[in-house]
Amino acid sequence: MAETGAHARRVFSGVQPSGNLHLGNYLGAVKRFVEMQEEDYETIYCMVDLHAITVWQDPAQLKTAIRELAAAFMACGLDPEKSILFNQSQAPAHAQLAWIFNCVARIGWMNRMTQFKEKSGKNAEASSLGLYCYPALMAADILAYHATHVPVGEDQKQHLELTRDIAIKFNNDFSAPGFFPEVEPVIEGAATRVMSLRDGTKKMSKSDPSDLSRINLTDDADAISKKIRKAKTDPEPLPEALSGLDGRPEARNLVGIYAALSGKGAAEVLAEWGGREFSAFKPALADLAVEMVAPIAGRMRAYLADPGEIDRILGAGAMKARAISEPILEKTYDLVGLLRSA
Ligand code: AQP
Repeated sequence: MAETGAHARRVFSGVQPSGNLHLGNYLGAVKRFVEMQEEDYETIYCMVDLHAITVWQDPAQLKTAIRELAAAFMACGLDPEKSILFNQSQAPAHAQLAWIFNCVARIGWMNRMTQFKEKSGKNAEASSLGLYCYPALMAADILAYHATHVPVGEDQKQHLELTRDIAIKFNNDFSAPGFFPEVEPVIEGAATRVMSLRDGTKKMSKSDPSDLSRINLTDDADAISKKIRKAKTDPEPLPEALSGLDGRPEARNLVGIYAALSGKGAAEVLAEWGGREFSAFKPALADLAVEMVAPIAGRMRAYLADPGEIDRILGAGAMKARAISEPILEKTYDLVGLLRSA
């Protein structure tokens, strides 16, 4: 592994630049990215623009969305001096390795992916082929760096299991034991699945048509407070124990968000709030959310005032990313038997 620059504790994760980065992305993924940057890991974080185009993106908007996501990453605390930050399309090994993995993965494996079913809806035949084989590109993103740890929200668990299956099959097919590592999903924190504020059974999502369903990282204090005030709840007071959240998805979600933002456990939140009405809990939650989220938007605006600097940071990050991923791709091509002339 040394010849391909493997790191004992290398983190890779990505976020799609598809607009509206929200509290779910923050609590489920980006907050953990920042923590891991400060721990004993080499950290690589990517704006996965090739994933974003699996559904239609307006080309001019996409460039803006990539810069906005870079600004959001940095506004949340990612530091280009400590982490490699870049957009996926600037490191060609992702797409090249994805092709190899398309040839390793089985159609039956892809057919089991629930995210494709959710995203393609009733009209799967009209979805892009890219959306269907999205998980092979995601496996390539991770394995092109021999990453060992992947912080993600709960919704990505199945894709990470597929990444492991692809690594195992490749290593077996090409007699290369241990070449691609079996990655560890890092699904941690009090809010690995933040739900919509309008429907506690649906995950908070960028593509939800209702803006009231999510707290965007660009929302100001008024918007955040309004969305929490209007969040769907049930008429009962908060329960005293966790078991009392069963069958109450909206209550569970708001308690989970409060716990994640305050750094407390959900049981602790209920010990404090059990028996009290949502009319008292919601303003406290709104204050907490404003305190944590509103400053991010201000910092984002400051980064976005200098788009040239963002492009420079992403270019420099891409150079570092290529330096790691290209030797791994070359070794992969060699294992597969693809001729490389000098
Ligand atoms: N609701 C969520 N709760 C916790 N974590 C979440 N993540 C996404 N939604 C939630 C995590 O955020 C990271 C980046 O996700 P992504 O933007 O690459 O893709 P996604 O999961 O498809 O996010 P969205 O918001 O649902 O986007 P759309 O609507 O465009 O599909 C991932 O680690 C994800 O787990």
